[in-house]
Amino acid sequence: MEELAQLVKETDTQKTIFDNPLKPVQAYNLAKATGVEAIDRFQLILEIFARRATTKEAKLQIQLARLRYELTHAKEKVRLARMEEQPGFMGLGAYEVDVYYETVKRQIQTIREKLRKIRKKRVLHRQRRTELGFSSISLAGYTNAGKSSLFNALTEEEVPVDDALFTTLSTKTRLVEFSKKKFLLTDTVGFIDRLPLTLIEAFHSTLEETIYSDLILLVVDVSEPISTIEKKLSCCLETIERIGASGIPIITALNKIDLLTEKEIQQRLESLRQRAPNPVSMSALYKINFDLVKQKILKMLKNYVQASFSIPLTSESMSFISWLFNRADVHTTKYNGDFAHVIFEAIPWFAEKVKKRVEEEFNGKFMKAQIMKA
Ligand SMILES: Nc1nc2c(ncn2[C@@H]2O[C@H](COP(=O)(O)OP(=O)(O)OP(=O)(O)O)[C@@H](O)[C@H]2O)c(=O)[nH]1
Ligand SMILES: [Mg+2]
Repeated sequence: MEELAQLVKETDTQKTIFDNPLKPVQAYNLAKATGVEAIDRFQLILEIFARRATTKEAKLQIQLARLRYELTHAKEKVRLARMEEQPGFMGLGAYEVDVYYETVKRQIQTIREKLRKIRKKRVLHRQRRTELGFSSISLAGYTNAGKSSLFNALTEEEVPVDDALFTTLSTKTRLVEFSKKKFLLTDTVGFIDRLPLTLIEAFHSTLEETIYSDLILLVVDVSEPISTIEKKLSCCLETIERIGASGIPIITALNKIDLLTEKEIQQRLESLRQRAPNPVSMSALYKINFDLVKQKILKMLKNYVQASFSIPLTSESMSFISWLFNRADVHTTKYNGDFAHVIFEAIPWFAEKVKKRVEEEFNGKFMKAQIMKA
């Protein structure tokens, strides 16, 4: 403690951060001895999350995690706050413990209610997405691996990219097209090792998106030391399993190879081959090996079928065709005489759905051409 106090003084430190959890009394004693606030890993993660949160949901999730943390530490904190004012322990003295407890509990209730409403909307969005004829791909990976960069490169759209942790705190989905196929691509929040339990719960709803995809594009920063890569990769694979997404095929995008020599790239590929499912080395920033990544995606998602149908031209069939345009990849529509002839591509069960409508509602003729090969 004395050594630490000395170090704080010498280096003009503003705050000490501990890797292990701190009890309020420990934080209190440390603050007293050093004269600066002492926080633990959990509080640090919360602070970063709080600074990075851009959406209403992310902000509420962080507030909730913070309040839960407060609640578990409340009693002791109030007692300590009464004793003496210390950095990080101010502003509690006026409250009685019970009053404080009740206030926090009420706040938690309010936030939960708000989050519940947002989640409902999200489930609705997701349902709408699964009613489409496109395959969906989720980006996943450790924080700062380059998921949003890859998302941007694939969608060529601007989502804030930052060399800081946790840039993405809420999910984003876009329709992307390559090799004449359309996919739904979702950017997600980054995984992190030893994420405190309350945070896992808070972010579960965000990670949940991953469960509903047909393919996971797992992004790994391979420019880091091999031991770090391995540690983060295991953390990612464990998280994928924990959220119940382990049955989904994975492509591992070994990102940032622009920072490595050819020899280093080969070495890393060799040592990761056993553990990383379907690895491809690439760079999101410089679009290196992009065609390879796209080819791999096409190969894994080859379950598209091409189909065609003819239906009589009526106002109902016209609105049916425009309905299809919004939900699947329509290649051609031809009109001759009183008939519309349509060729489209979609995932099998969606094509089945179209078949049913064509035959039952329009008395039309439906033909399935073939399973598309990549
Ligand atoms: N050199 C290099 N840097 C990259 C590459 N891809 C991404 N980066 C950088 O890595 C940093 C993190 O990229 P992001 O795309 O924000 O990472 P993320 O995985 O979305 O991070 P979180 O959303 O915080 O989980 C940024 O500074 C990017 O510019 C790459 O191929 N090469
Ligand atoms: Mg991101």
